[in-house]
Amino acid sequence: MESQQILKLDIREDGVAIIEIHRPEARNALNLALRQALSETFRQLNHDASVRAIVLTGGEKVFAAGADIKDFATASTAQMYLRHTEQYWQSIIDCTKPIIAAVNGYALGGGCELAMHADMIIAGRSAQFGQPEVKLGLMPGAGGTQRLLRAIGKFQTMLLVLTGKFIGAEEAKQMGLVSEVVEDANTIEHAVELAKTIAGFSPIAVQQIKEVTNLGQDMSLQAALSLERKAFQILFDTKDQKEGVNAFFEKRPARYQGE
Ligand code: DAK
Repeated sequence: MESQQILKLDIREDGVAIIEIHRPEARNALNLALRQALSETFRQLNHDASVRAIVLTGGEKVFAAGADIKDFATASTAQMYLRHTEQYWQSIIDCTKPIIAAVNGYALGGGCELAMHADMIIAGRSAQFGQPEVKLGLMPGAGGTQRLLRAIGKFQTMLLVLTGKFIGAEEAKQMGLVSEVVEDANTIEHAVELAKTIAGFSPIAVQQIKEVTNLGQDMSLQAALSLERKAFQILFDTKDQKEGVNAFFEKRPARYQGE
């Protein structure tokens, strides 16, 4: 792995990129430098055609314990506004490649919000999710109320954001916040395996699936179904679609070129 100070990046030959948050002394708290590094890394990976799927992890022990609380100690409203940290999250939102969060340990506050920017969340049994901002006289500010609402519904969201309570991996899965629960030792490996599978598919089909699924959440059903249909039709103009169908009939693995 190429080691940067607070973020490690590994771009593998199989099309999988692994981003690892590395601030163990602060439970991977997301200070401004880390958020900026995450933003730049996602932008870089989005433009790198060799990257087909991204795994985002905090390593074996902790995903991220939220924003760095030190950044809040004396900040005024104007200073918080002028930081415009929403720009840092935007490059993750704009990433067209599938993102799989591999979560061990705490994913709290901004850490839980970061995990929810992913398209799938693989949780180790030790994972703990929560939005404890209310305990600091704050509230979630990077999508916590809204992404939870869409993932787990109003009543479970209110329970988490109004009490700050932590929930374990199994409970989070039952609520719909987690895709799969695995043993801690397997979290990253399993996420990478999933990413590798996805990286083997047509990147155009994969990216269309991601885009339509995400956009559809906030559209009327009729409009979303129409968007889905158009995206489906567009795929018929790709070489990858012909390759996929031909490979099926020729009983061989498809070789997708992203064209
Ligand atoms: N920030 C800074 N330092 C943190 C931290 C955090 N979020 N979490 C842990 N640390 C530091 C601790 O201060 C401690 O440092 P030292 O005392 O060793 O110097 C070290 O990490 C180890 O922490 P603990 O000793 O507490 O470790 P434990 O294993 O006992 O407990 C814990 C781990 C994660 C349960 C506990 O540290 C904890 O409750 N941490 C705070 C969790 C939290 O409240 N998170 C929410 C933060 S608010 C925004 C968008 C998003 C946000 C804000 C704005 N905009 C768009 C503007 C997000 C806000 C948040 O996330």
